[in-house]
Amino acid sequence: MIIESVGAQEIFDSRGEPTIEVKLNVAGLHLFFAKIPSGKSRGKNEAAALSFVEVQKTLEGGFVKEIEGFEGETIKELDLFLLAADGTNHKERLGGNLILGISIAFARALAHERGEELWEVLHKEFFPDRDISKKPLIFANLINGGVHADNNLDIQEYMAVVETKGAYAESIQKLISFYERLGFVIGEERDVTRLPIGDEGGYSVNFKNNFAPIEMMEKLILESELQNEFRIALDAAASSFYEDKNYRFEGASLSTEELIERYEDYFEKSKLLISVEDPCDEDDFEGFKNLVKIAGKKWIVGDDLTTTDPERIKEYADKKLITGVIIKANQIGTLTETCEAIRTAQEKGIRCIVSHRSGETDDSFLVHIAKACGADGVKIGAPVKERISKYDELMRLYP
Ligand code: 2PG
Ligand code: MG
Repeated sequence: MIIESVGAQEIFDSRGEPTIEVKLNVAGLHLFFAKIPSGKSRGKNEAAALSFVEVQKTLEGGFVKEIEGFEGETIKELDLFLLAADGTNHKERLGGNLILGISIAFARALAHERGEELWEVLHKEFFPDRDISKKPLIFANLINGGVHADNNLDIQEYMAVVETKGAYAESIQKLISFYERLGFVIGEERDVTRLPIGDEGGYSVNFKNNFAPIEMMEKLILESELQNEFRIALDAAASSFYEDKNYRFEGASLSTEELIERYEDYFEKSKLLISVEDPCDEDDFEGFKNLVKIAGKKWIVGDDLTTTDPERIKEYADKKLITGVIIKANQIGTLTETCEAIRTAQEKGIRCIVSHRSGETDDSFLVHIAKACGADGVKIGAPVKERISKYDELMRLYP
């Protein structure tokens, strides 16, 4: 396959922030596209995301000429070319968003040429030996806090974790009903009919403390008799409330040990809470390690900590800082490195959750990555707006 040219256009994500759509012109075929999401709570080691104007400058300043005529039959060949052309540590020259867009659009062109789905191309190239029959758990963020919301919650995400035993259509329907019921209960408690929502479609209201949303979700799951299919997960995104080596939590300043005691308390009080993402700041390695020690079977998941970087995932899994990892392709910037990150996690025996960003588009490539590797979970937000495309794709890819 030969690349004829690359272009980009500015689009707006679900938060109304600008991001890019990349278009790739392949000789003898038509145009292929990829829309790149954007994150608000970013890990400091994430690949650079260039603005649309910077992307245009990069393309017109010579990169279109560089890539023109590139010939290859695998995603890896293209990604190695892009990595060499970029030549920086965090993809500052070409931008992780532009590189990833080219990588995905190229994979789509390969899929088209072969009459396959994107996930099949990824599976054959990166995960030929993986069993992909199991259905990933859905992580749906139903109550938003932290930097994703305008309320008093320090914890960023309160997720329902949905296990699908039959068809996705059925469990997604249950999730939608649960989301509506949760909204009703929150509204009734506050005597309002319209609830503000946060960046990922979850309700964004004040609670008496950071445990109250867990308590409310747990109660509702039990009342609805969904406890065999529904669990609860948190993304604390703790870097966002870490200040001078302490955690600003519910108006107080907590040491790492004190914050960990809170999580321990949550684990004791909530049977359905199964996972906490970024419980500590991305540099608070001791915090992660000590939490893993007391967490038992609960997953301690890295996101800002690991930034989809195979090296970091290997190191932190070896040091027992994490038992699960979030995979976001745009944190690292190529499909090859994303799949390497997943392979590393799978080899280390830790869970993989393929995730959206807070600023989403209607592109659902993440579901294809999840299917290709046999992921443990897909994290896709509340079943509203741009996130619906991911739910639709789940139903389509797992009939
Ligand atoms: C996260 C994500 C997605 P953002 O922290 O896990 O939920 O948020 O895209 O803002 O980093
Ligand atoms: Mg996170």
